[in-house]
Amino acid sequence: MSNRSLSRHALRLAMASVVLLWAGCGKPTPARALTKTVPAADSAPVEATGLLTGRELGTFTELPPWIAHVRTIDLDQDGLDDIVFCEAQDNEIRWIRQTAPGNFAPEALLAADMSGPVHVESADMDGDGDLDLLVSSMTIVFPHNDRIGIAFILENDGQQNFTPHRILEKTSRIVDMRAADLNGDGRLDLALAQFGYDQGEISWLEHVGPGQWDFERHVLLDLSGAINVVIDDFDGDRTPDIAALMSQQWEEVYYFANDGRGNFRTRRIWGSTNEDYGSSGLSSADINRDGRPDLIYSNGDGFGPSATPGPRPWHGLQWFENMGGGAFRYHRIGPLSGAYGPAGVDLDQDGHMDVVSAAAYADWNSQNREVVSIMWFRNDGNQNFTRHVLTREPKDLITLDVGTFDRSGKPALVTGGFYIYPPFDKMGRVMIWHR
Ligand SMILES: [Ca+2]
Ligand SMILES: [Ca+2]
Ligand SMILES: [Ca+2]
Ligand SMILES: [Ca+2]
Repeated sequence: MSNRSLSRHALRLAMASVVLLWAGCGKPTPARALTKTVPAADSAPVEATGLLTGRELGTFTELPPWIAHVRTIDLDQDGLDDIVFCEAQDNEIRWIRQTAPGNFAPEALLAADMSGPVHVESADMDGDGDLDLLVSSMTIVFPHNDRIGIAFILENDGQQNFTPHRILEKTSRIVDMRAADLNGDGRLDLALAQFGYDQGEISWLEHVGPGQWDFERHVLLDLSGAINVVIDDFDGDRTPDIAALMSQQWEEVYYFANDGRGNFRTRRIWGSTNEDYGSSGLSSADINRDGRPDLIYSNGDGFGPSATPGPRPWHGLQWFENMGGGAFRYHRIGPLSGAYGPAGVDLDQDGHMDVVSAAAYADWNSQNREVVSIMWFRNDGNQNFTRHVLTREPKDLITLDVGTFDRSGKPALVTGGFYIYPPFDKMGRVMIWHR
């Protein structure tokens, strides 16, 4: 074995443990809806790399960035979008404050010792008028079967100083947590995606008291591999419902219809027959502008169950059209190798909801440095989407959000980079992309 192939072999061994984060582990095969998982041939994407200007806002350290999640949050409620993000390796939640339109303060630390944070959201959990932060922590980001997940609420003192509260721990690893009043008692509750490993759940935490941070956990679905929970009023009855994405060979999307009192009707709305489909992200947006929130779904995770990681021909984006009454219809949007972090945004402001997605690890063997890392799927108004390449560099962007980051008021993107294998070049930390 040559030195070169030896080092590659060593890398593969090292990565074998890494990739198991996403890999399944021989589950019984559930009943699956028959669905087309290999897309029809698509025409080449439009080159639009000059459309957006990328700007790095993050502060690089000696380690490659592990930005697991970025969120646009006006944390200090001064009318300007800020960026809050998770550094999973440093176990930190950090903040880049927009001080004036297009001007940003340096990165600031909001909370340390967050134990492998991979998702952050905001909500005023204690009802005192300021935004608190919800942090989902895996403790160990790479494969682990122990019940080591932690749900943190970071309590804001009103001046953006945060006190962490562990509201749930010794539980399967948590990867997403969102707030809504799920039982209609006026207090914000939480929906959780608990990836776990052999065991995982979709659950919700009822905000019960008597203490400010007391919650009672209810399991909605006992299945490993949860990635996202998305809360929206999907059936239009003015109560918050939950949609959830399950990866790890289940490759399914679930819908939990809420009666408004915290009783949920569970329904699987979609499942792939392909265990290597690579589910990677779920978000909501009204794609066809009919007043009903639809779901946007990416599949781009190339880490299993196949032994060889990397891009797959079926990776890409799709949306579930909300037909009303809890019914959803599947539509393919288009291909994208390594798709992660899908979001709805009318990027060109023509009145039609577009879809933008980040992409990562589509160049697993470092043999095609021209892979795309942000793709825009432009909607013609009839939900026909044309792919536009927004950038190829930096590589390996796994998280994306939308915000307003300059004086123009136009929608802009924010992305985070996550670098787990060499070469450690073409990296980005936290970047904004504006017109
Ligand atoms: Ca602000
Ligand atoms: Ca608060
Ligand atoms: Ca409640
Ligand atoms: Ca709709």
